[in-house]
Amino acid sequence: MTVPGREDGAGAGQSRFRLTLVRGDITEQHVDAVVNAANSSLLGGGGVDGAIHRRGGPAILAECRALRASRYGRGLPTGQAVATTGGNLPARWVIHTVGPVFSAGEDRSALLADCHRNSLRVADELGARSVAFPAVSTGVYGWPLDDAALIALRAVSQTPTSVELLSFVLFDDRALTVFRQAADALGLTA
Ligand code: AR6
Repeated sequence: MTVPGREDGAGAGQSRFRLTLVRGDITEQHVDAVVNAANSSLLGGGGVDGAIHRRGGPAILAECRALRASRYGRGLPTGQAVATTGGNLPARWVIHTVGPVFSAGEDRSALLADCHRNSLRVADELGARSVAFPAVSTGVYGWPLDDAALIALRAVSQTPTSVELLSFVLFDDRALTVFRQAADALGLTA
């Protein structure tokens, strides 16, 4: 499917990428950059984060530690994104972003959208042309998959970017189905 350039106002024509939804392991993606669903410590964890650090090796953690020391002494704020090497991953870079923990009592969807927008901004700064996202916040952080899929797909489709190939890599069939349904609902299916 192709996400057309925006036809309204600022950013018109800047965002036009091929969007793919695939089932798989994000650590195996041969793309310029993979997005990591990190936590604000940047020092690793479980889920995608654990898998990326395990497969990518110590060079990623070393850069994360350096970022903590230089720029993010209090941690990377929720919704922000920052890049490191991809280490031993097939991807050249890892873009670490911190998703919000789901709350039934507070609408944190703007922060989840920020993760996607800021990850694309960092991808543009790197010159990345292909980027793979996981389903940020839908694991340990508890976000309902259908809602997270809508927020994520809407955010990337509305963000001007030079990225040409953008994929969501979903870990199981259910997540893939939910993302496909969300893309259909948003009119993103070719
Ligand atoms: N490839 C693609 N998707 C995956 C993979 C993988 N290798 N492994 C898990 N998923 P989570 P969060 C899916 O928990 O909810 C960490 O401890 C998984 O099925 O990784 O943002 C961090 O350090 C789910 O749909 O991220 C933070 O503390 C999705 O990825 C915290 O978890 C996200 O699940 C972040 O929680």
